[in-house]
Amino acid sequence: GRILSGMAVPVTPPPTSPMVQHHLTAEVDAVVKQQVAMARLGVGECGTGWQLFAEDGEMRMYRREQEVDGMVVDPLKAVHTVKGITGHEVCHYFFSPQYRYDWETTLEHMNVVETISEDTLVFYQLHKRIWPASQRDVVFWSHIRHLPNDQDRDGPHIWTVVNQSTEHPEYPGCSGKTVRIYLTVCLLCQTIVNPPKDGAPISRNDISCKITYCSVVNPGGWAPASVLRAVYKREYPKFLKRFTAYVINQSKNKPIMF
Ligand code: 16C
Repeated sequence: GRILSGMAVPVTPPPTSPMVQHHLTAEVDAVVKQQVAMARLGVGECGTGWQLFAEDGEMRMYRREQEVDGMVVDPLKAVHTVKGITGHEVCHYFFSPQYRYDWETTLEHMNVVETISEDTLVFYQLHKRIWPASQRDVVFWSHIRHLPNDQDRDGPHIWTVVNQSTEHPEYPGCSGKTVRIYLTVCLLCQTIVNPPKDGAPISRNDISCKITYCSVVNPGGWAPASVLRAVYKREYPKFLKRFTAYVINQSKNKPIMF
């Protein structure tokens, strides 16, 4: 209800994903469609199995305890509302490699393995080691997309970034002493605009962004369940607070990116 009451953004946003075909097109489209549908499902309804584990201001984080072959793969779903920024801005800073080291505190190294298209990149990331487990790395494609609002032409615009593990011949998972992790991450953002009544131009005081962040990380090999759960309970809230503060700070003296 609250989201649908948001007004149209007054500036025509960039077009939806350019129609460039590549070897990941079909997979990206399928995963994005599925992840966006999942992200849009609420956490509130009875019987969904989501347990609240962290709360701070508008931020709520839920998890479902789940194990596969004895490994903790607890799905995470977080919701947050942040004033003064748009969904396009949030997705831009999350997707773009040049900002990654600024906000991602678990990184030891990151590089772009392949530029598939303007909206699709393949990343390699080496993360900090968590004692007593082996160090982890990951190869994933990352895709940014503006979703048209087909139900309501004047409804809020939605931006998303989806990250999905993939394979790359230059980064085989079975070499060296690092363990490959597998992830699926979806960041979904809706911009809510409350236009000033006097017809004044829209300022950052009139906008907010509803963020949904969903993630499933398979640790890929042995890691003690208690350590893993303790780590994500600390790291996910830290990430979402730090990252959104970063976007606010980066955006504050720039024109609003609708
Ligand atoms: O979505 C996020 N970041 C994106 C861009 O980097 C991307 C990457 C996600 C990587 C998430 C897995 C990283 C786990 C590596 C180990 C963590 C080291 C902690 C260091 C403490 C000294 O999608 C934001 C990601 C926010 C990360 C929260 C941490 C989640 C931990 C999950 C457990 C991983 C299993 C580790 C097994 C030892």
